[in-house]
Amino acid sequence: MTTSQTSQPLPPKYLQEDDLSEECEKLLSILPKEKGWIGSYIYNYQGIWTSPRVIQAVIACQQQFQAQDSDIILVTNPKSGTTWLKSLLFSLVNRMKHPIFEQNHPLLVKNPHDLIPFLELRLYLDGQVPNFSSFSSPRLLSSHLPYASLPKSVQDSRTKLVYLCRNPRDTFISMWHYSNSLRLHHLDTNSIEEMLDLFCKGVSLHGPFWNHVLDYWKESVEKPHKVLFLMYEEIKEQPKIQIKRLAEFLECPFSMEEENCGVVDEILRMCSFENLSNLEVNVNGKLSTGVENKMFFRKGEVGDWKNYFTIEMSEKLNHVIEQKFQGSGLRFLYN
Ligand code: PAP
Repeated sequence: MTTSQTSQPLPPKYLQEDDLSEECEKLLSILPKEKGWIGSYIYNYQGIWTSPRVIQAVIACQQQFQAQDSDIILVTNPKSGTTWLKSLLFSLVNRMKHPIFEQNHPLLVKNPHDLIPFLELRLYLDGQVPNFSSFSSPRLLSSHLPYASLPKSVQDSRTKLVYLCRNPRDTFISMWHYSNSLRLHHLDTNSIEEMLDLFCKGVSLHGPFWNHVLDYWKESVEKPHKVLFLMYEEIKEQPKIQIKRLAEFLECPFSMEEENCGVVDEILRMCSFENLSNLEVNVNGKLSTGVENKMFFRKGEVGDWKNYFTIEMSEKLNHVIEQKFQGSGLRFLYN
């Protein structure tokens, strides 16, 4: 954890546009661009809308990352509950090494993003080969990349992918709040109507939202041993069932003894919004990318969109949702 020393914080590292490679600068000049959610612009690279520095990191990650069969990669659209699932995944997979009742459990002193780093937003952000020597096996990693943009070795290996999806209305509201809080001081706050227009057009952080979800949904149906598709709302509704599903998918199911000793309940309690959001590290800490940990904890509820959407906005988004997900078999819970 590092603490801010200045009153005027720098933008998060993944938004900084200095030090880009010549190759990346050249590429940017020909990529489609749109108004940015956080920075001035976002660019479309391989169908993903993101910031210049992340594009450079995506290229480095695609060229260099060598997946291992034992790797577990958590993938999400931004603001779908990544932080929550990182905490669940970490405590579940490491429960032998770090018993959940342990007084100095890593989750008590580190933000989940520090325990399961993003490939393109953290490890490859400097365009260098990261040092994986401190990772224990299985390596727990994460990404916001769409399926088609994952490094080839991830698709070709037995690496397991855990995908978390959240209903688009709450994802949008969460993204709108997050990006307004991070927007650089000289830029105005984005209006909700304007950002909904962009979201519907697919221009969202790591968007389009729709293709991201649909591609992983399809992969999870075709390759159920490789991709597990989870939903934020279902974890909220039936946390025990969903975490057991996750444990079984990862081939580390809970024993009867663990269940009887309350291990499952304790993992859920430890990773709850109430617990995590009140920890000192998450109230006052910062990630190495410069983002304050508290930015990842706002309300953590299902249905907050109702406090923001007008009827017109609802109808607009409904129309896109129907159009995009028709016939996919995918249904969202909104309440
Ligand atoms: P990221 O993709 O940038 O890492 P992510 O963690 O997906 O962000 O999104 C944060 C959302 O998850 C916030 O939602 P909100 O804006 O609607 O409130 C945040 O509150 C929510 N969240 C964080 N931790 C938890 C948790 N333990 N349980 C439930 N929701 C959580």
